[in-house]
Amino acid sequence: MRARCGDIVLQSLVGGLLCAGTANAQFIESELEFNVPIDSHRVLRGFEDGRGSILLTGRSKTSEKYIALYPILNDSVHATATIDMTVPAEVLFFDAGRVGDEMSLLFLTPSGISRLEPESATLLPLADMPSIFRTPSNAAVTELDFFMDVNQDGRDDIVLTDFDGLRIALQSEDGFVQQNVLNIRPELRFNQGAPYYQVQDLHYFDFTLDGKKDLAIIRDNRFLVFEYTESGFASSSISMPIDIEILDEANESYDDQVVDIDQSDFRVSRIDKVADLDGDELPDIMTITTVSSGLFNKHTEYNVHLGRNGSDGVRYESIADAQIPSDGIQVALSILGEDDDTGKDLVSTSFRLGFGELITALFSRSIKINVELYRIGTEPLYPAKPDYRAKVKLRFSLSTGFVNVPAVRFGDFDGDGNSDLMLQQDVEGLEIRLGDGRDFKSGKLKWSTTLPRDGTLIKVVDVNGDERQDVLVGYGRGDGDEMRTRLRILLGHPMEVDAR
Ligand SMILES: [Ca+2]
Ligand SMILES: [Ca+2]
Ligand SMILES: [Ca+2]
Ligand SMILES: [Ca+2]
Repeated sequence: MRARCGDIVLQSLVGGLLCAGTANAQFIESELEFNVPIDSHRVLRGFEDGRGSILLTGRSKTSEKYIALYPILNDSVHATATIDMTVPAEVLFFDAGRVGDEMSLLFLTPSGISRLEPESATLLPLADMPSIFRTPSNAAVTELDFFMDVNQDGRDDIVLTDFDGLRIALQSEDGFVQQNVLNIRPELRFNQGAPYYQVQDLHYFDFTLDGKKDLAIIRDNRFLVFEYTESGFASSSISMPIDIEILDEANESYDDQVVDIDQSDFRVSRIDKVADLDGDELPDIMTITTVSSGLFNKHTEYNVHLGRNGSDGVRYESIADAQIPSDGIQVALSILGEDDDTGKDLVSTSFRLGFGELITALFSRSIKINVELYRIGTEPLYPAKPDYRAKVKLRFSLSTGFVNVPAVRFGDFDGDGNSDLMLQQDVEGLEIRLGDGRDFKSGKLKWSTTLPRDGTLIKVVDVNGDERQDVLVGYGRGDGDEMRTRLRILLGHPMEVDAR
């Protein structure tokens, strides 16, 4: 255990009581306390002479917006912020990336992008570019992915959706060069009568098979591909049909059909994700299909269609290359290690929705969630049965309406090269199952700490860059006001399962 040294606050805590058949996990735990309730947090790698920082954003009771940066040390986070400032109400979103040679924190305002100048703690205009975010608001400053290298030249570029279309400014040696506005507009949708704009999902892959990544959106079962050329993305798109049996209409009618209370037999599919699963850099498509034969007789399945080399670009077989089934309703199919170049394991989370399950849920105020891990292979691409199963409980309160969603995360927390499974146990602690190749070691590790009711506030990320995944724990409204100013940091550490 480490002790307090200088002004570095380290609250190394030993988790929980030793239970039979379990041992204590090892994390180095510390806590940051912000002066206002925290709205979002992010690890910024490469800041502070390469060591990195944790960014916190928050708002006071009078809606003043605050940001703070806390430097990351090897085995702790400095409890004193290097930057702690208010930002103007115009600031709506943040992102981070490289401007020139320097890692920078960027903010989106109604007029464009500003950059934080750390020495003077001021915001300097970087690029004038309008987006669909035209007015300042009291809303939280949260993360938006608007700064990324879209043309693979090693320089981060600006991508913003505006009402006229998609605006891209490519970073060059001399600054940002705005490109022709691409005809990718946000869609006007309605949520309970209130209009809002839905930004299109953008897919960056080499659709035309010339070795350069293009930009595509999906519309009416087609990829509309804006090819990358010498002078940037082409202004007009190439239409590439996706020969998979999915709804002909736009994707949103899927939800209407699934939710529709007319419970006649149906089978309806939509595209859920586009990602490279097998590591060949071609975009693969995951569809979700709902099969219904009555109100309490529904199940879903995901199907994987691998992208293949075709004569006119990427093509797909109508028969799926793999299926991730369930005997219930799948709430998510997560892709593990999405940023890696290798093949991706998949995690399906689902619950059963039968009449019996519904009655049990109402009495016990809880629903069992099945977590199923499918390891990628070659033949078959994914096994017919999951490689590993675990169960967690989602609890809800009919009186307060709070739903406790447990966090389920995979990551290599002890740094032995095997990915481990972390399951949230209510608000009291974490359970870790250490990975062992494609399997998991028997026995569970426990770590007691105060967790949020909403497990989505628990993030797994390598905070200190030691190749061990760490855990960032935020708190929400359901956790009480005094918790909302805190961010808990659990740094991963070598661990052993008790051999008993
Ligand atoms: Ca670039
Ligand atoms: Ca692929
Ligand atoms: Ca591990
Ligand atoms: Ca780490």
